[in-house]
Amino acid sequence: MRGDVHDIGKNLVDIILTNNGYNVVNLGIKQPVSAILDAAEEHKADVIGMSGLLVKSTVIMKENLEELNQRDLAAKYPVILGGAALTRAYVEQDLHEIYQGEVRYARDAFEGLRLMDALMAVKRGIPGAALPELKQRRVKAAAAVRNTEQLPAEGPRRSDVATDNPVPTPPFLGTRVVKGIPLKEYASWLDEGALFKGQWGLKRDMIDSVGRPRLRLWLNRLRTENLLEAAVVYGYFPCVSKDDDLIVLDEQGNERTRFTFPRQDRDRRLCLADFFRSEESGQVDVVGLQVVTVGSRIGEATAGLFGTDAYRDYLELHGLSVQLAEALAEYWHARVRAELGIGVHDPAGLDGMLRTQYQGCRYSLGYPACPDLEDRGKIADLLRPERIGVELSEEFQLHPEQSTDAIVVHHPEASYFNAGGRP
Ligand code: B12
Repeated sequence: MRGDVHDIGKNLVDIILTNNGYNVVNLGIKQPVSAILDAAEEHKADVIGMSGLLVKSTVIMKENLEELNQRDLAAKYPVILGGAALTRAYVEQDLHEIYQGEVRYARDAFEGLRLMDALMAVKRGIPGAALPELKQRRVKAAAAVRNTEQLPAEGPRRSDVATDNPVPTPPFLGTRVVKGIPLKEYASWLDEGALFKGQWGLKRDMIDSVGRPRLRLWLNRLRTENLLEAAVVYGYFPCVSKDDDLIVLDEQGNERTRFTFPRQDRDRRLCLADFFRSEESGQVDVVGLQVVTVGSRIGEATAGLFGTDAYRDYLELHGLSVQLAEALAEYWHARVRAELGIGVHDPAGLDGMLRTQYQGCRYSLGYPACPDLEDRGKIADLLRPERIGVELSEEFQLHPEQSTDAIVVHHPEASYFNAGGRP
């Protein structure tokens, strides 16, 4: 299977299929198609599965299917695809049109299991066995065209985001490294809903009886076994905007680097650049950047658990570790707001914080307002996260995986928005 750094979903599929009697050859992350095909031949695979949570992975999956066609292997290998970056229509319509064999989408591991059962039944010639019907896109192409026609062809270029908000004064310009942040400082920022429901898959009635005691146990273990090495590199940079670009300046006012963000072609025509003073205004604004990590020791611990088939522990610890990376990012964002003097608008409780009811916004690259993962290279150049043991890979993924980067915007109107088209 091919995954990206988000490989928990793929591992979960491995666990569920294995527990149901299938022999899974889990190749780990970032496998080239040749390695997938070699393993499929060697192990006489019945089906190939691929997993991708990054948008880029969807393109690679398409290329992989084309490669299978070219090698005349499509009839031999049915393919099951899954992961957050995919949609059912993309797989069962667009990719199905390309692939000369069977290709299906699995929303979760259990749908993967049902598909495996169906594929094997068909292969074994069991009477009445069939694959589920392919799902077609609900919105017809014609309707989609009508929708775009309703958009103003020539709208105003910039959004109506205010340009007279005060520009905060940062405590310093440039970067700072902070290491050894104690767990108690950021554990209180943990999004328990995302952990219990999203990562641990617990139903509401299991949260108090199972979730909280297990969480206490793991937090204790993380502390006593010293598994976390939370560190941050962050900084404040002078900047201006020009059209859709955010231009980061050096202290002399010369351009250091430039981000180009997509602009909505509907609604308010928002673009991330609009939250910063324009070059023409003659004023200089400030942008925050941060990279946070909970370190690499935790990854070794989770890999150890997976390797020894301690699946429940693996899922729990991995899920907790990724949510702690998020918690650390939230915590540091609050710190940045305090340093910029805009933290006075912070809501009192964590609930309000997680609903982003504070001033400003933390945009991680790869999310809809700033989808271009290659821009992570610019953040890495400015912050040099290798100083906290974080490296950016050629695929623009941070290693260790429990790391995340962000552009921190102080503008009162800044919030999450979608500037891209849908796949
Ligand atoms: C938790 C999370 C994180 C965590 C943990 C990451 C990790 N190591 O796992 C943290 C905070 C570290 C993180 C970081 C980032 N993330 Co993130 N993250 C998520 C989130 C919210 C959930 C992922 C998850 O754990 N899901 C739970 C697992 C169990 O589900 P799953 O992987 O989807 O798998 C299930 C199904 O999809 C299916 N399935 C999956 N594969 C397969 C394969 C087969 C064969 C079958 C049958 C089924 C199947 O079955 C699985 C089990 O049921 C997703 C959004 C989402 N809705 O998925 C974004 C998401 C994946 N992240 C995203 C991004 C952009 C990032 C960052 C690049 C952000 C940044 N700039 O820092 C970084 C990259 C990390 C790095 N090291 O470089 C984007 C990717 C989109 C894109 N542009 O490519 C997403 C989609 C969010 C979004 N809506 O935009 N992330």
